[in-house]
Amino acid sequence: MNISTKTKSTWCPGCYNFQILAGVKRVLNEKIKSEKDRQKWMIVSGIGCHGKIFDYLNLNGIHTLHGRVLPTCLGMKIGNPNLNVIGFSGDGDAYAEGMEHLIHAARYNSNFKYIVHNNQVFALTVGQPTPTTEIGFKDKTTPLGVKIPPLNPIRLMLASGASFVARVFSDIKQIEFVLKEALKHKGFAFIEVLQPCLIFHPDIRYKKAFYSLEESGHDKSSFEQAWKKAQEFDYNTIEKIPLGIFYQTKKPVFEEHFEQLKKLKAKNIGWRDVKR
Ligand SMILES: Cc1ncc(C[n+]2csc(CCOP(=O)(O)OP(=O)(O)O)c2C)c(N)n1
Repeated sequence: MNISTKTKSTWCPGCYNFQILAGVKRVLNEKIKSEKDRQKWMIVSGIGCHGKIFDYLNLNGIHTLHGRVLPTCLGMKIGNPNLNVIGFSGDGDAYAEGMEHLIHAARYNSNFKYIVHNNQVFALTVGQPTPTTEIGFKDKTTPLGVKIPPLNPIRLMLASGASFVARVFSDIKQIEFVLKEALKHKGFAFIEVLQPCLIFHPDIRYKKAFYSLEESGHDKSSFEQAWKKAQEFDYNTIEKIPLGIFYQTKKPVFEEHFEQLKKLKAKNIGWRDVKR
C-alpha cells in the first residue's frame, strides 16, 4: 500500500522537510499494508511550510488552524481512541500560536504523537522570528535583532509532565528511529526535529555540536539527567547539542481515565459506530 500522494511538492528544493516526510513514510509504510490499516491512521498538520506534509501523505486527517494541531489530535482520540494519530507543527505553530495547548497536551498524556518541525522561523510567512529564534537574529520585522532569550522546549515539556521527550535532526534515519520508539510508547510523545530553513534560517553551524544521547550512556528514565541534558542547548549556546530521547516514563493515559473511552477501546470502535 502506497501512502504517497501525487501532489507536486511546493517545498523548496532540498528543504529538510523532505527528510522528515521520508522518515515518516518509511515508518508508516511498514505499518500500513492494506486499506483497512490505512483507515486506522490519522494525521493533523498546522499552518506553515511544515503543514504541507498533509498534502504528501495519503492519509485521513485535518489540515487544521494555525496553532491548533494538539486539540485536533486530542479530539480525534476522544472520538475514537483506537485511531493512531500523528500531529505535525512548525515551531511557530507549536511554541507561539499553539503554546497553551502544548503544556496541557503534556499534562493530559493522550496517546498520540507530535512532531515539531523546528526551523527557528515562521517560514511560510517569510522568516519572522519565533520563540526558538536565537538572540541577534535579524529580519525585516526585527531589524535591531532578537533581544529576548529563546524558549527551551525540552525543558518546558519536562516541566509540564510529558512522558516522552525527544529531539532529533531532520535526517531520515533519526526520524525513523525516534518515530518507531514514539509509536511503541503509550501516551503523548513530543518529538522536536531541528529542521534548518534553507531560505530564512539556513544556519547549520549547530550540526558540529550534535551528539547522540543513546550512544553517550544517557539514562532516559532519569528525570534529573534529562533536565541537565536539556540545558546544554538553548539555541544560542551551540557547544553541545544532545539528540535522541531525553526522557521516557510510564504515566496514566488520558483515554484511560474515562469508562466510555475504555469501552470503545475494548470494542475497537469509535463513537460513530455506537448505535443510539
Ligand atoms: C492565527 C494565525 N496567525 C497567523 C497566521 C499567519 N501565518 C501563516 S503561516 C505562518 C508561519 C508558520 O510558521 P511555523 O508554524 O513555524 O511553520 P513553518 O512555515 O516554519 O513550517 C503564519 C504566522 C495564520 N495563518 N493564522
